[in-house]
Amino acid sequence: MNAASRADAVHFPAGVDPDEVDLLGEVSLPAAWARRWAAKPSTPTLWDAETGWVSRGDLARRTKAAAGRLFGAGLRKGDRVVFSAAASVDLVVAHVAALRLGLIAVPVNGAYQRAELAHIVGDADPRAAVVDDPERARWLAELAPEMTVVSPRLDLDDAAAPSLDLMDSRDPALLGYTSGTTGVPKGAVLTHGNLLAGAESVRIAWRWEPEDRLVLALPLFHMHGLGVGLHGTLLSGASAVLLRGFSPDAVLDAANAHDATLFFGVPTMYARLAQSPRVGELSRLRLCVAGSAPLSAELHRRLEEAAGVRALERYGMTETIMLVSNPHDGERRAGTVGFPLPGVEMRLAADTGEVLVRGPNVFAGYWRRPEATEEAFDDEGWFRTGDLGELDEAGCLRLRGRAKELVISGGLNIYPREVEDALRTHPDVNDAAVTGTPDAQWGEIVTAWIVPASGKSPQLDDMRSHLDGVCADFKHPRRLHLVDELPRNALGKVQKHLLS
Ligand code: MCA
Ligand code: AMP
Repeated sequence: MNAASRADAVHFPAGVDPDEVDLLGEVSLPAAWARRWAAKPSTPTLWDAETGWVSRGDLARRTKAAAGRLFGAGLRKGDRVVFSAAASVDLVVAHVAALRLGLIAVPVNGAYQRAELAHIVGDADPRAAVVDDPERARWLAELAPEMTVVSPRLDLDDAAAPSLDLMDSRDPALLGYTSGTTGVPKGAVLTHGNLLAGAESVRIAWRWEPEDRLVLALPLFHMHGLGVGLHGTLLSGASAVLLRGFSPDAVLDAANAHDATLFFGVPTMYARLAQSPRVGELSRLRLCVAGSAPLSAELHRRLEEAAGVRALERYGMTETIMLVSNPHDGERRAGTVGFPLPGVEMRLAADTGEVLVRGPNVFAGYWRRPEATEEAFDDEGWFRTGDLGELDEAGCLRLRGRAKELVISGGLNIYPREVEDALRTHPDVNDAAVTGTPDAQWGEIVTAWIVPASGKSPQLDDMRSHLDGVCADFKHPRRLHLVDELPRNALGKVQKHLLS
């Protein structure tokens, strides 16, 4: 292929021939990381408030010791380990140790309720769980009594580690739970090659250098914080400041105190930063990346006016890590997500405009669900993203909607079907539909449309308390409308576009 004609060519630095770049050259992230750590062991790499800075050498030693403990507890290549905890150096050490050993990490949202954990435990069949919340630790121990449940400190007996970092690119590394286009949450199987290609493509495209320092305020249980923020930092040989949660002050204080150069966030974070009187301090960063939900052109403009920041918007998915990005060098177009990242092939389905993708970053299939996997790919191996897009004459992608039913609130995905099923189990509810209502801060908020049982008029608080223990708080409706009936088409499907 003529390198200049590649749709991803825009992302390569001048002088680099895209055809010469092998995204899988380092085989796996653990193998690549081990090389970085050996090269300059005293370089600071991760910081959290409790631990302070740890160096590359510390990380090499601590992850080896942690891998020994996991091995000593009987965990072997291919075993699944749930990770559900706030961001910390301890959590990173445990996660990296699992990957070095060939275990399969299963990151799980720390807000999940017992029923949501029960589904994941039943599906992934994990042998261990690393959790920081005592209540969730208890639930997990009850759900699977034979499972080893430990805190991120891995309070297990010390044991010698076997040889580490020996995985093949095709070996599974991570199950990312997501509902994909339909139905119940499924584990997207990401291989070591997928994780490496996902991090390597953004390392190249965003010119991520060892001197860079990221303020990482995203949780480490979703692909944005984990597969991009953490994995990319370690692959670039760069450093990151880990925060346990987000607030504009915490981000700006960390950026100042640690001389940061990078920030990655969801649009809700940028909306809160734009409202802060300190927004101008963002200008000290060399790059601010936005994604997980649409960044409005208006917010893009406000950030530029207030802080001189031209946010770089990109588009990704759990199943594919990062797919498309605005260019580092060149125009960052507000309201667009840009061009396919290095190694990603993209096209739009002729009939629907659905975004279809292929590449070394695209997952291997859904865990133990061959039918769902088959449905997710077409005959030529293109993965159907469920997002609808349009390309301008230069090949720049604008997302214009979704074919899949999904509400994105604060960068977190909510599958209406799951909430509707839970609402329908309330005795005062005859029928329910859930939609996303546009919202300036959250992007979308969850709205419930309820057909009450005869003579009943359930209120929002009744519905929310009914969902306690069943769905994480962020999935609870923020608004409620009582209606006589739901608009349905001839096939009985609710016509959600008529609900507004
Ligand atoms: C918190 N709450 C939410 C959300 N987060 N409600 C709806 N949507 C949310 N995302 C609830 C809290 O439970 C609380 O409920 C109330 O809102 C106010 O909480 P607050 O303290 O304001 O929230 P916060 O703790 O500051 O969290 C907001 C946040 C957080 C920082 C934006 O949601 C967040 O970190 N989002 C990022 C998620 C993420 O990493 N997404 C990437 C997915 P109550 O008032 O009832 O107590 S990966 C992905 O999408 C792909 C790969 C990609 O492209 O990146
Ligand atoms: P997840 O299932 O959590 O991996 O979420 C992936 C979905 O988030 C994608 O399929 C898109 O619908 C959405 N998404 C991610 N980045 C963007 C973006 N920059 N603009 C619009 N939607 C996005």
